[in-house]
Amino acid sequence: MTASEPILAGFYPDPSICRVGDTYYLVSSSFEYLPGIPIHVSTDLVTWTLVGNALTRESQIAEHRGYPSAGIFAPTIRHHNGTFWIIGTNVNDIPLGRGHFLIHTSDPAGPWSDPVHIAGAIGIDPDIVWDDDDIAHVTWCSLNPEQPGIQSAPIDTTTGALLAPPRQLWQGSGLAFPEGPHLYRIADWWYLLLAEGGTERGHAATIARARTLDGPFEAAPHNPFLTHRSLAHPVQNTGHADLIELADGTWAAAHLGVRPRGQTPGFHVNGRESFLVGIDWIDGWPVVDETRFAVPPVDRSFADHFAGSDLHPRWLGVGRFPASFTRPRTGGGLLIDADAGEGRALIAARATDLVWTASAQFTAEAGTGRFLLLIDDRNWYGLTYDGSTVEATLAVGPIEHSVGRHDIPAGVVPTLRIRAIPAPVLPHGVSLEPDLIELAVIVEGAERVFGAFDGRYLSTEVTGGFTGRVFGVQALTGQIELREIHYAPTAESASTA
Ligand code: 6LW
Repeated sequence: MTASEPILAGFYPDPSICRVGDTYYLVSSSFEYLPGIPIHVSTDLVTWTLVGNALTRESQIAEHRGYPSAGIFAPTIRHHNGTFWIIGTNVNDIPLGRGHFLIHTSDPAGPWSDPVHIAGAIGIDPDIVWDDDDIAHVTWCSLNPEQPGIQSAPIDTTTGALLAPPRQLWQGSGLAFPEGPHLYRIADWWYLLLAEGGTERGHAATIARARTLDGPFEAAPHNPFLTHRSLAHPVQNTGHADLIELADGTWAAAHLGVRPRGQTPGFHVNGRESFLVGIDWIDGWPVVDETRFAVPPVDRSFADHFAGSDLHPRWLGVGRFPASFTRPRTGGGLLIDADAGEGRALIAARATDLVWTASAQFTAEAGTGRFLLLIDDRNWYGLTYDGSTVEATLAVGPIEHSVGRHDIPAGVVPTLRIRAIPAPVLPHGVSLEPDLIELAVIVEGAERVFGAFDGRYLSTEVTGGFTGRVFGVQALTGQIELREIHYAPTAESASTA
């Protein structure tokens, strides 16, 4: 058996993991969505709880706009001398010469500090590690043409200043795009783990080691030590890994992977997810054991009535914090204001299951709202309600097309429903689509289904990008009052064509 279940389902890529005692902490990339960098906590490595986000305030995001798949890339989390550190990149900072950001806290649930920027380190995927003299070293994938490749430099963590010129470390095993470095001090070695091959089907993790940071780095004889490239495995694109020593002295690695479905080339829809493998050290090298951890089924359903004053950390805005355009209503519900500031007034959560049902109820007496499933700003399927009519729309790239309308009687609040349902299986055993997306409205118990539409147009293989599907409610004009959003996985049963 190999692990086909993610430990974090939905768009949680580039996992980085650390441990304090018997508690584990995991961070993920969040791109254009804010709050940024979700923080998950676990005591068994296979079941995780979202406890907050690291980037929760304007002062932490010097420059952040909602460009698809820009924003926050590949953070690293580490615990050192009683303090948690996250180092990451906001790619919108790169043209401004700001470099990576470093934040810290004593409580991973937050709040996290304001950032220190490392202007001498321009690139992506930074890592931080402390040497035997307690000096912090930052290692990153450089985008500076004068300092190409995987670079590393000691830094002052209070100012972000480099303490020595960057030096090139190992540049990988020769596959495309050596990136995602993690540097570890283990026994008397420095190990450098890289992501290689690009984050698509050729993705892999490789490793090398050296006695000192000056090298020479010796590549592992069995590189790539983690990959599913060219294998008929339901989990593909595996790579971008981080090693972790468990409380009992054994080892594991978190890594990203995707679950493509449908006909060739296969379409993954929920983004790059986080997976876990066991690690054995053999002759001083990490060797993957895919069978070590059984990931139990997790119920990821929720019903949110927006009753408290704080939004659950699952809710995201696109390039802006939800608090800047939402207000809790006394007695429950959330006012979403399309006129509050610049940008989209959308709150959204990650789709996490392969087959699921989500529904929303909002009133639209002073505006127009939309319940939608999207993968980016140009690709979405949604239900728009203006107080009297619900219209179902598909947006695929430059084409936006209405697929039906339904009048809503006065005084009734419709339930808008989106389902990801299994694609039909053709007689030769193949499904063309990864799934179908069904759009429906329910009025006083009567259901009007507008249709079930090919899910591939909301997949990464079609739209490109680093994220996955999210669903949520947007105020398009004026103000709407969101009463509730429900989400639940549905029992998976494939239909036949
Ligand atoms: C990340 C890079 C990668 O910076 O994808 O899979 C990029 N690896 O290391 C964005 O997540």
